Amino acid sequence: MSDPANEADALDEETGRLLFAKECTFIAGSERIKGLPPFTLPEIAFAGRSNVGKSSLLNALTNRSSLARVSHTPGRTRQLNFFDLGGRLVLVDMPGYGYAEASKADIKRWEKLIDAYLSGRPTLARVMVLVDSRHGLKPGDRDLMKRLDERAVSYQVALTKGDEPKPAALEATVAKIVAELVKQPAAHPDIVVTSATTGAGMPELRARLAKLAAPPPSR
Ligand SMILES: Nc1nc2c(ncn2[C@@H]2O[C@H](COP(=O)(O)OP(=O)(O)O)[C@@H](O)[C@H]2O)c(=O)[nH]1
Ligand SMILES: [Mg+2]
Repeated sequence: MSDPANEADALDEETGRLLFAKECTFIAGSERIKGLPPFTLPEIAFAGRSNVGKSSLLNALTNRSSLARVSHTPGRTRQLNFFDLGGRLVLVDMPGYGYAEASKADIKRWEKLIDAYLSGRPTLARVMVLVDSRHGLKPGDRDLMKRLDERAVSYQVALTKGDEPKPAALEATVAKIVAELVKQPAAHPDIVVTSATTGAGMPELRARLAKLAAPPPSR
């Protein structure tokens, strides 16, 4: 027998698949809040510690390597990089944090850019906070979440590298994070487990993000 809930999920996943199969093009990159593109479409920003797997997740999500490659070009790794997805959604690659070599000046620059972006972006629909499923929440993640809570910017945790931990360890990490998130006012109560390696969680994440996209232009 068909299950109506599963059918709805399948429909959402198809909507997400179609959206993320659309053209994804680089719009702008900026290290300073003045250089940001004008507000147009709903925006989803991706943040996380450096090496969390952000580039791999963005590539897997959009089925292409161009997006993260742009963000990797020298000079762009400390910028906010904006991409247009099918004229319906803007994806924002936020600079990574928490890398060992970061100087005090690097951290200050990151904080200033992120705070300015988070405070002045009415089109920002959600920040996806990427967390390595092998490590759980780190101080840098909590610091970002605090900034998001203070500014009432909706955010959701997605675990990366979900193929790495043993199932029991993964379950424990998920439970621990969920318990911490219920206390955070701007956090989504549930989290998404993903793997760029196996593709796990990608259809679900696409479906969720597609719900935040602008409606298709009417013909
Ligand atoms: N096992 C596993 N490794 C991953 C996954 N995603 C990324 N990695 C690895 O983690 C490292 C950092 O990935 P990258 O996408 O460059 O991280 P970024 O610094 O956050 O952009 C690389 O060695 C990737 O191969 C994943 O889903 N599973
Ligand atoms: Mg990267």
